[in-house]
Amino acid sequence: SLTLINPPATTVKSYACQRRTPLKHHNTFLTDALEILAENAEFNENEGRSVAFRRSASVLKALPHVVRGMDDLKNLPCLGEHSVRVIKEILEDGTSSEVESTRQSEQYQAMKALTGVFGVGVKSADRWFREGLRRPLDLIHTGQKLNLAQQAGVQYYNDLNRPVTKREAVAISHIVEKAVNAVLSGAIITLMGGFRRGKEVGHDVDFLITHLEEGAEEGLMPKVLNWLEEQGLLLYQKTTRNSYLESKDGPARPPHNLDRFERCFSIFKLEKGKEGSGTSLNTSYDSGPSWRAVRVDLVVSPFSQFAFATLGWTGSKLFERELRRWAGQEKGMSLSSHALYDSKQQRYLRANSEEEIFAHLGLEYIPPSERNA
Ligand code: TTP
Ligand code: MN
Ligand code: MN
Ligand code: MN
Repeated sequence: SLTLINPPATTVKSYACQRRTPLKHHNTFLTDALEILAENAEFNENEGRSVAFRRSASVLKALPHVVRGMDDLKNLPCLGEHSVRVIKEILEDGTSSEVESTRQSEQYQAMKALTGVFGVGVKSADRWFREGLRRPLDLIHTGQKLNLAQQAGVQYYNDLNRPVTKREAVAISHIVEKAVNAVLSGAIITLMGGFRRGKEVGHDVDFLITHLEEGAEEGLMPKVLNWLEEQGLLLYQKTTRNSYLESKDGPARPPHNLDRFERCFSIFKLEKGKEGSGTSLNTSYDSGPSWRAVRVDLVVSPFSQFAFATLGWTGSKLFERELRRWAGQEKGMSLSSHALYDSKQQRYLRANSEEEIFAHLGLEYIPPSERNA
């Protein structure tokens, strides 16, 4: 006789770039917990463990329903033994002891606070933690030697840790457009990162700048920065020039997710009440300074690489990582923010749009709003 087996209620593909992951989902009570453990693994420089927790969390973000019991986890990919243990504890007890003790731990809290300073990475934060430092102000009190980025990071700590709103991002867009148009006509400026994925707040504002005429974009960044500087709109900037052409190890194989575009990590001085509200009512009760500091990333790409740069700078970080893993492991290809190389055909695959890149990779197109893996 026939045995009828119920098909799984939901099938979830195993690479995040094969799935649709909306911004708002049903399982934040689980994903927040798993992401604390991922973050803590990063603080301990355990990348493998961190990615495992991030992949588990990401699978739960793609589910169209709330996880209520262990049965709901059947047939789901990427859920390792450790993640399953954490999820089980939360489903049964409401919290996970491991997550709660991590959250409360002196190391986690200090690392979170110290890496929360712009310019401070895990390595410096860890060294300072071992020396007994716990808070950003300890860097000042103990007279630590700070580089320019870290000095700006401490100086603007409060502003930079306050979320950037969509409205502020739009105001910054207008400033960037004005700056770019002042030094080069016909340039195309696109909002990237979290805001392109539909987020309502971000930790910074990301822009990609290009020009239809290949080569017209060369030398643009210093001019834009000069203009912004003259207007008194820059509090900090560090530019890295384009190193794509002179790189020896080939364009499609940059180290990790770093690309080689001409780019600038900066801090803008944004006047309050200029967030495009159309009224000035929002300033009436504000007694603080008349401006705030906002982190802004600027990237310039030649038009021939624009589709790859767009895909690479839209994120999320896990989505990007998964795209590269899919390309390498499933397709024998190498994807970067500059190009896509097909190892079998031994040639670069051209693309004029993100849709074409997904097609080259044999993936269904996922729009930015569903790349919130
Ligand atoms: P982020 O600005 O770090 O992240 P985000 O915009 O997704 O989220 P948030 O709201 O916190 O700002 O990075 C945006 C994208 O830029 C991300 O997909 C990865 C990409 N990126 C690079 O390609 N190279 C880099 O060196 C960096 C820092 C980011
Ligand atoms: Mn484990
Ligand atoms: Mn961003
Ligand atoms: Mn950024």
